[in-house]
Amino acid sequence: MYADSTVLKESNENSNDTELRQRFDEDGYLFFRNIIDLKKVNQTRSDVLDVLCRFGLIEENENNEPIWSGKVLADLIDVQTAIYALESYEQLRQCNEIMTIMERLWGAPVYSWKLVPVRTQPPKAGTPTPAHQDYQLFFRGGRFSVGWIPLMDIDESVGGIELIPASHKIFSETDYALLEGRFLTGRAYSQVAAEKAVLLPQIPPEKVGGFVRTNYQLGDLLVLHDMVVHRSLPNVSKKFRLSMDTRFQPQDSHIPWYAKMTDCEYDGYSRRSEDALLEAGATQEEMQRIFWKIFYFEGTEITPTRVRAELRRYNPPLFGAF
Ligand SMILES: O=C(O)CCC(=O)C(=O)O
Repeated sequence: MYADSTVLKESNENSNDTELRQRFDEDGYLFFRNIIDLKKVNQTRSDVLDVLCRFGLIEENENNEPIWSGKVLADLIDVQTAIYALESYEQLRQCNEIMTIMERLWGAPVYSWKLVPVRTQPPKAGTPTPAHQDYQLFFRGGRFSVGWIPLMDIDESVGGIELIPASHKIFSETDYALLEGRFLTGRAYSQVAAEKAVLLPQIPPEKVGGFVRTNYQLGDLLVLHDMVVHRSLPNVSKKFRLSMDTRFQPQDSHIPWYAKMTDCEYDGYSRRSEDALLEAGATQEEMQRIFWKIFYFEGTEITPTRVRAELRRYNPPLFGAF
């Protein structure tokens, strides 16, 4: 039925919940063309454009396209703060079109995570997201599904997401390489990413193949299994790439603490944590162990005092005089 195996299959015609779930179980994704009310996506798109324009990142133009002005900001925190304060974004991430699909999939009322990256990816700058599975990032939380939403038409030149169908059944921890910088966090993480193109726990490129994608349009929704392997293409156009990754899980499952904060709040948390880890003099490896431990299991503030206490636990003082 689907002649081209490099293109995402559309799921709009799966009217029955059983069929929908079967397809999701088989392929690890569902793709819906033009399912979100265009007024809602257009409102968010236009509000995000206003923010980028206000910060001088895009040029004002008649067609309201996100053409990059060439300006580079060292820190995007203020831009992100303005975006996460948008009412249209807040409404879109939990709009009824998406919630209905997710509830059909899970067969239960769902919780929409506040932790939603709204991606504003400038042309040519930055490494595209390497191949990964989302459960790796949030592996202490419950199982969840992702709703990837284009906030503009995204063709191959703008980049966008691509995935390996059915990879959620095949890939596991053993497929990841222990690369230098694998566990880096916060600013150290971005620095290594910029220098060595390491952003996330990585599946080596030779292990992955058979990616599929499509030309995404406003109103589309791509639903991902949290274990499906995906990545993004480089943005080689003149435009910013605008998209968002929403996440959902059944309301009666364990909702991890970090699902309840915005991406910006998470950024602030990881910056403060990194400062504390550096101040306490932890090595890169100790930083990673302590960060993951506190972040995933406890989720409370990481202070220099806490880091020192953890370090003493890892490196107990020796007995006697030496
Ligand atoms: O949009 C992207 O660059 C990648 C999206 C992604 O990795 C995700 O949704 O988890």
